[in-house]
This record gives sequence, C-alpha cells and structure tokens, in this order.
Amino acid sequence: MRGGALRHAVAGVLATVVFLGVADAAARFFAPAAAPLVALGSTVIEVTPPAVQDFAISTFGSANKTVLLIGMIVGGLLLAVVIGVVARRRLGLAAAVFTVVGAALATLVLRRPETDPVDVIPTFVGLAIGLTTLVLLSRRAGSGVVVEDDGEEGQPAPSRTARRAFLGLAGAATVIGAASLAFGRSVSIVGREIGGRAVRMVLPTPAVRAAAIPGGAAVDVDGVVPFLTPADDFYRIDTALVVPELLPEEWTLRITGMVEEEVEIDMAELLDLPMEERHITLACVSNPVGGELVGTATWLGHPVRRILERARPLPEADMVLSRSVDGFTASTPLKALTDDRGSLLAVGMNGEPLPREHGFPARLVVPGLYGFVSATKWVVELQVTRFDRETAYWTDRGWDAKAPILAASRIEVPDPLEEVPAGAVVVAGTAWAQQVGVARVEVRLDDGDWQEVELAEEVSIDTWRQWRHTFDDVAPGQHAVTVRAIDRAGTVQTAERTDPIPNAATGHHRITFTVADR
Ligand SMILES: Nc1nc2c(c(=O)[nH]1)N[C@H]1C(S)=C(S)[C@@H](COP(=O)(O)O)O[C@H]1N2
Ligand SMILES: [Mo]
Repeated sequence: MRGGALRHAVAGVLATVVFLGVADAAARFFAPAAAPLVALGSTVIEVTPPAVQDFAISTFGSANKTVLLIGMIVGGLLLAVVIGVVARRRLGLAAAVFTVVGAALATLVLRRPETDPVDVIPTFVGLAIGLTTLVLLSRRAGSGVVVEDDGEEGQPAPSRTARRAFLGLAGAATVIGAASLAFGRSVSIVGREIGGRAVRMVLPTPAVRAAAIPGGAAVDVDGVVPFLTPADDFYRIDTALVVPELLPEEWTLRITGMVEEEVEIDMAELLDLPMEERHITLACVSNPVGGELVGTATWLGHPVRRILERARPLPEADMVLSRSVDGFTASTPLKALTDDRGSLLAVGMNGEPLPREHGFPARLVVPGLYGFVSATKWVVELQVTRFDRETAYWTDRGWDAKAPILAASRIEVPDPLEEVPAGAVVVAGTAWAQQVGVARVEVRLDDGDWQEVELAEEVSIDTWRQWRHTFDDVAPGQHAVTVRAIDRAGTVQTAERTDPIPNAATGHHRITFTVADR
C-alpha cells in the first residue's frame, strides 16, 4: 500500500477503535450489553445456527467466546480499513457508512433483552467521537497521491507539517482508543474478568454437611483429574458473551406461572434458610466422547423443592422453566426439582460463594440432568409450566427438551499418543452415571477381551468414580485402549458413535499409546 492509502487505512482503523473503545468505556456505567461489541457478540451467538454453535462448543470448549471475539476483531478491522480507504476520495460517503454501521450497532444494543433505551447512549457517544476522529485524521492524511511517485493528477502530497499533524492526531487517537478499551469490559472477556466489581457474600454454615471425600475415592494415579474440580478449572458454558454482574442485594428469585401463589425471595431470606451441602458431578451435553466438559464440586444451597412448595405448583404443571438474568432458559421436569434427589438452589461451590463465572450469586444444580436443561446460572425466575406450553433456549435450537445424563467413561492416563515404558501399563480415568450409579467399568487392549477394572470408592451415585487397571507385560509398539461403563441399571455404554445433538454424544472413549522397546 502506498503511503497515502496506508495513512487512510490507519485513520479508518483508529476511528473504529476510538468509536468502540469510547462506547465500551461509557458502557461501564450502563448495562453490560450497552457496549456495542457485547451486543454484537451476543447477537452473533443468538443467530448462529445450532450446528455451528455446537461445533464451536465441542471444538473450542470454554474458549469459544475468545474465538468469536477474535473473529469479530478481524471482521471489524477489515471493515475499518475499507471505510478509511474510501474516506481518502469520498469522506462524506465514508462518514455515512461509519454512521450507518454505528446506528446498526445501536439497534443491536436496543434489541438485547437485558437493555433499556438509555443503554444506546454509550454507542452514540462513541459514534460521535469516532466520527470526529475519522474526519480529522482523513483530512490530515492527504490524498496520498504523491506526485513524484506516479505522476498521476491529483492533490499534492501532504506537507511535512500536515504529516506531523496526522501523526500527532493518530497518536492521540491510539491512546484514547487503547485506554478506553482497557477501561471497558469487552477486552476482559478474552482473559479472566479484569476489573469486575469485587462482591462479597458470607456463606451460612450448612445445616446438612456433605461427608468428607474419603481417601479411597481417588485411585492415586498421576494424571487422573482430582476428585473435586477446583472452581478455576471447572468447565464453563455460557450463552452470554459477558458474565452477568448481579449483586446479592439486587438478586431476587420469583416463582411464577402455574402456582397457587407467586413467591419472591431475596438473598437475605435465602441465606437464612437451612443450607445443604452435596457433592455433585455436573456434565455438559456438548461434551465430546472423552472430553472435558464435566466436573465435580461440593455445592451448597437450599433444596429447590422447599421453595417450590411455598408457591404450591398446580397439579397440571410438569415443567419448570428457569430463567437467568441474561435471558437464558432451561426446561426441567418439575419432578426432578421436587423429588428427593436433592436439587439445589446453590449459592456456594467448594466452600466459597459461587464464582461470577459459575452463576454468582445463585444457580440451580440438579443431579442427573445435563446442565442445559437444569443448571441455570444467575437464576432469577422459576416459571412453573408445562412442556407443551413453553420451550427453553437450547430446545429452540434443536436440542431435546428433556435430557438425563447418559453413563459415560473416560481414559485420562496414559495421555493420547504417550510413550510409556516397557512392561506393565497402567490405565486410569473416571466414569459417571448420575442418579443411577456406576456398577462396573471395563477396558480392553486393542481388540482383546473386556476386562473389569478396579473402581475407587463411590462417594454418591451423583458423583463420578475414578478407576484404574494394569495390563501386564504389554508388547512394545503401538496399542489402543478402549473403556466402557456399565451402570447399576445394567445398561452397557453403547459403542455406537453419535453427535452430541440432540441429547449427548455416545460411543466408547479410545486412545492410542506406544510402549517403548525394552
Ligand atoms: N445463564 C446460563 N446458565 C447456564 C448456561 C448458560 O449458557 N447461561 N449454560 C448451561 C450449560 S449448557 C451447562 S453445561 C452448565 C455449565 O455450568 P458451568 O458453566 O458452571 O460449568 O450451565 C448451564 N447454565
Ligand atoms: Mo451444557
């Protein structure tokens, strides 16, 4: 690119960065979705075809938001370059396109369920300052037709002072753009949440404590994931681009719909109720065979059934549509929330208040059901209803309305493609069959017979179980090991491979490894 065109492209990019940055920073004082980047990203997530969304979740797991954001940045930069280059000859047209894009973003902000009309203010403030930046920079970038370069007719190349003015202005725009992006919240989505408000909540002492995890629950093989998953390593699935910031004092839960009496409780009231602690393994329906979208935590909460009892659901009701502050919904059979499995309105995870990413200040945890039909984070409403009346977020995108967790097993040791020393080979991993319990786990080497493994102690039917097995004297060279679980109902995990959609992937986990020569 010749100097002029390059300067104009830079002008376009800087104007765009200033626009989005200033809007992002201003949005700090409004709802999160008031930031045009957040509104755009959320809209992209919403309109993405389920197959692509499913692919993104199973391929990138919890990093899928980062991939989306990088895609948006690349797309945005390309558009910015085009606007900048157009401004070189036709500043009016470029300014018009810039304004139209800004207005379109404002419309997306307005369309978000979490925004009010005032939330467009940041976008217009950003747009005004970005547009000013575009005009000022383009005027000083010159026509770029450097006479001595190509002899073409045109305006003269910018003078040295004009260039200096351009550089000065560009520098200022860079500083404004970078500083405001750093102050805004979109960038923090890429990393951990920076600048999130520090909120404190003191957890009550449990009325019912979970038994301590016995030593025998672990098989003691290096490389097997710990029985309790630390919150920082716990997988995360959010449809929202930005983790909602919900203060305990702002939180209320409403029980609505087919009930005899609508009920609303706030956090002070909830924390006064008797709390129960339970170890529960949560699993995502999008987890590929052998994948990592599963984890176990000690959850602290009040039984949901007690809260529903207060509202007295009508006999015709068979479903609870739980709603998050971010608009996400899940359909849970009423029975799963009222029977004695111990579904929780949870406020604590592993002895701490829920981390923001995992639903602070309150979420649902239902043993035996995949997260998308049960584990609503930042839950603010339980609408008692019927499966033939209401549908949930993922049901509208082609997934099943009801989804019990299927028995599954995973090999964690050895690593895929690892080279292990000659002789005996230790394989180990985890298996789960919530609400039913794991009865047996079997492995086989290459195409050999299924062999029963040694199972670690069971903590509860709702938690995963570690297992280990030793194959004696394995011949050097490449081998494969396959695992399957058998649950207490006698169901043997099927070998048939299916996609996660509509109700979880099936198939055996199989890895290959190499045994070194003696
Ligand atoms: N508000 C909200 N709650 C949600 C989701 C979501 O996207 N938004 N994802 C669900 C899904 S698909 C799963 S698997 C679990 C994951 O919980 P975690 O992110 O705490 O691991 O939360 C569920 N609750
Ligand atoms: Mo999920």
